[in-house]
Amino acid sequence: MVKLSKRMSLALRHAPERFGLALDEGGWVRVDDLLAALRITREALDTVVAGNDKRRFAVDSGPDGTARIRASQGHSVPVDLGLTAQEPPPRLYHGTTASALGSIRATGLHRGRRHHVHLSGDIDTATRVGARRAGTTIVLTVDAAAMARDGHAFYRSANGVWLTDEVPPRYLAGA
Ligand code: HQG
Repeated sequence: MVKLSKRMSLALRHAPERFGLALDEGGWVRVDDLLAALRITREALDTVVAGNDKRRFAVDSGPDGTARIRASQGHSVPVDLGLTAQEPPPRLYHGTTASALGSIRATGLHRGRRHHVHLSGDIDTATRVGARRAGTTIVLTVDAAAMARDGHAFYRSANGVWLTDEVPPRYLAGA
């Protein structure tokens, strides 16, 4: 299932064209098109969507009534998820590695190839995000209250990840 989840992430976040798919502007594709492109059954897809530890994918019924699916966050291809800005909790967390600290201290958190910087609402989740990478895991605390006061917009994906455009170094602690 992890393997299929990764293929679905590739198709729905990073390289739909590699599967002969085109995402609409909101990032959706028809479920039937994804099943055909990945040569999988609806049961397999439903198992990944339901069983996915992070609820990475959302399925709903499109404007024409057919089932559609998209990744809830993490895209590198241009999509507009239609998220509305919302008030963040006072503190958010970012898990990373010790080797990135020098650069993060100097320039802040950048979104890289993704659309946003990804932040977690709790330390445990941030620790897991940081631990995906080799090396010592570091969890930085983001003063989201101060950022919001200073006009930075925050969004929350359907699966609870906090998103913002960048985090300048002055809002980071623990670095
Ligand atoms: C680092 C996964 C040097 C940043 C996770 C991170 C998350 C810098 C890496 C989601 C930097 C980017 C996102 C700077 C940022 N200098 N390094 N100035 N600014 N970085 O994967 O936050 O499984 O794009 O610390 O669980 O690790 O895909 O972001 O280490 O929710 O659903 O650059 O991806 O979710 O890496 O992870 P990523 P991330 P999924």
